[in-house]
Amino acid sequence: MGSNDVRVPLAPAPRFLDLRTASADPAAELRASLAADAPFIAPKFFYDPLGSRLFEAICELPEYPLTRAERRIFERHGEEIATRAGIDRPLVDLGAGNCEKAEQLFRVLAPSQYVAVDIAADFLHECLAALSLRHPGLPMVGLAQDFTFALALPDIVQPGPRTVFYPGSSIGNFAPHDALAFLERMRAACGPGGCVVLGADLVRHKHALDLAYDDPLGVTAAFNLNVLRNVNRCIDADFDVADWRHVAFFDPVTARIEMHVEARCDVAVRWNGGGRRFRATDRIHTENSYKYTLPGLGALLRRAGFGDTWLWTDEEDSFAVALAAA
Ligand code: AVJ
Repeated sequence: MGSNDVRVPLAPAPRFLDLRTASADPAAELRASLAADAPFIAPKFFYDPLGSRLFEAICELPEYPLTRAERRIFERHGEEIATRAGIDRPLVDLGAGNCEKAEQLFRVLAPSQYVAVDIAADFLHECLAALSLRHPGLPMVGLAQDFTFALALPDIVQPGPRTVFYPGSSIGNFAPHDALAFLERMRAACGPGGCVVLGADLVRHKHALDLAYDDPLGVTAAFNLNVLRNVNRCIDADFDVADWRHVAFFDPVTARIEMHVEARCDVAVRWNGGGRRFRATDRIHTENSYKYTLPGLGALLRRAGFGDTWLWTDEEDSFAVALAAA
């Protein structure tokens, strides 16, 4: 400690609200989806602490260009995005994860409040604490919430107009009809004069898309199979990861990536309150990741009731950022 140490103003600690108990019961949801005729696990169950970190690793893979493409769009068009969105507004970040994407826009958007919403409570808590040290002047709120069923913003969130941010092509996890319903809820959360800023991955060649979700290092395989460990914890199940393999492919007919875990052999799995047998090659569907076209994205936003819409893409036209007025 010398005489030149600088006094950093103390950042007000981010407020943190856990709203998870108010929504549906994840254990009951898992038991039902695993017992269904076509068993599935909702993608939100990927994001335990290891899953959140494996997703960060996916974003570093050369085969997975989404995150970098979106970052380039924000770099090139950030000023224009801020002009259209308006500055000095609450920024509501849905599925905030490590909060990196929103942080990139703080400089241009100059938000009046940052509201980070995510299902991964512990990971969000950690990231938000670090973020608030880097941005001591910006009031922050963390909301641990499963917003796939309802998007209820508590009173602590400053009133509209708000900028609702849904980056990273997370919208791709919704089937088209559900995406529409979700966008309508996002529009309501904006308030009059607010807007959404939405990232969407675009349809590309099947080969490139297959590789983005089945990378040779096996990072995506680890991310996918790790869901079974989270299920084990949530419902006291006894899935053995070694009995399952990662399956991922682009289906051009539905314009979506499908991810599954596939049984390598006949297995019997038990969990708290149930269990089931799986035959070798039986699959559990773990994720859909829909890809959009520019006209398709525009039409979806119009149908959800949005007004003026602007679209930006990267140089390769692999990714789009849309800004739509509520
Ligand atoms: C976080 C839903 C946007 O669909 O690309 C990445 C998740 N799954 N690799 C995506 C994911 C496999 C990702 N989203």
